[in-house]
Amino acid sequence: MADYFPTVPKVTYEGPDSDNPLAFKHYNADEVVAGKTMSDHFRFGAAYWHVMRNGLGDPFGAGTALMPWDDGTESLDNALKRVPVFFEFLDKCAIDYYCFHDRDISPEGASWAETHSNLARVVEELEGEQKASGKKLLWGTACLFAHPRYAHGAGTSPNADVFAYAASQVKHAMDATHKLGGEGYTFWGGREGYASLLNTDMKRELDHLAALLHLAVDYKKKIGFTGQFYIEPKPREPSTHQYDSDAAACLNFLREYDLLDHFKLNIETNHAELAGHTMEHELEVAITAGALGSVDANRGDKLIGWDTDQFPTNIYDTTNIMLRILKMGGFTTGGLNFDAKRRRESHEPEDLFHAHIGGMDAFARGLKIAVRIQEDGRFDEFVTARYASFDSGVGAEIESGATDLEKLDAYALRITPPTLASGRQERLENLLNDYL
Ligand code: XLS
Ligand code: NI
Ligand code: NI
Repeated sequence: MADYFPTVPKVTYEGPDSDNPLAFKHYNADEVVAGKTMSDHFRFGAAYWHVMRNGLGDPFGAGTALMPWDDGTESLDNALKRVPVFFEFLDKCAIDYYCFHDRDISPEGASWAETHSNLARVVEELEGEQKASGKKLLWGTACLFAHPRYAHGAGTSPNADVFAYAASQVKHAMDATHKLGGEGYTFWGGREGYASLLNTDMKRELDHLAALLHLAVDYKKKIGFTGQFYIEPKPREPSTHQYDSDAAACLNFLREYDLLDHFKLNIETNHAELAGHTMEHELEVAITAGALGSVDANRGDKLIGWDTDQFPTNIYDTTNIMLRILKMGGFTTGGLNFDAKRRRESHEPEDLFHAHIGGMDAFARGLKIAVRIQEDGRFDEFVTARYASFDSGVGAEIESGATDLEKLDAYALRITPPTLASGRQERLENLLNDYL
């Protein structure tokens, strides 16, 4: 068997005292935490686009990534050669799931028909590797943003033939995902937005985007694909404004177009930050609507205003994320997909492992801390007590709808003016630090 990563042995758990940089210090796949193995809690996924296709270029310079297995061409042959490399990576890094865009795994052909047949051919290869390894597809997606035809959008393009191309691409990407037993399918509207309102009919664009999603829902039923559909919010970059700008905007859009029953959200840390929110906020908004599906795990950089897609290493963040995942009762179809790339300076294949190991260990620590917080119940107790005035009397009447403005007016005239209890934010922040 070929060995594409000769400097990396199979990564195993060695515990917190190990000084082996290519071992897990905290992620122990089979260890049971709060009733479930760690691997079941996280359902870690690797992103084909970052692991296999990210050359690590930036707006000021060429790619630096060393990929000795890749001949640098956009040929089908080269695409097929990448597949076993990726599965060796998944195996050595103990990652059970993966995600892809159609164009990460297979190139455009000379004709549109050849583009589709390229995809089908690579999918056969992926299917073989999945069967041999037991690795699974977390979700697939169509890349509706990279090709110049999508410069004005895909579902929201002002050109109906471009819409038809996008629909065709979604159909084949869904077929591919279905064939590979994908547990989900994601829509990220990379160019579904606008650069200027001067040339944009927003209403028509939103109607068209909804039409594309409805067509996908219909097709899903037709082929019997039972995976979960996700929408992935992001406010901008590449567009000035993307319609799926944050969790609340996505939910509003889905509700308005009668799509809420068919979609959940795939929340990405760096996108939350670009939207001016914390990741906790975005997760909470999605959970409150019963619509948190999956997570793209990464982080941004406070000093850089774009989607830097760095690997998650901040325990404070992973704790906060795992608190919400636990609160929702864990993932069902979703998981933690590392939508993250190495820095341009980390160009050696081995760096792929350091990056993912760090992310997996950071989440393992976050999980253990979150479980302790949940089991102690001190935050829950505080929050429950904070809203206790709604458990009986006038509060219960407000919550059950058993009151009206006149009754509340009479009540307010009768009582002594309200006194407030402290929100104790600083005490609770200190308490959170006690667990870290
Ligand atoms: C880009 C997005 C993208 C989606 C999948 O910023 O995160 O990678 O996850 O299209
Ligand atoms: Ni993403
Ligand atoms: Ni992103």
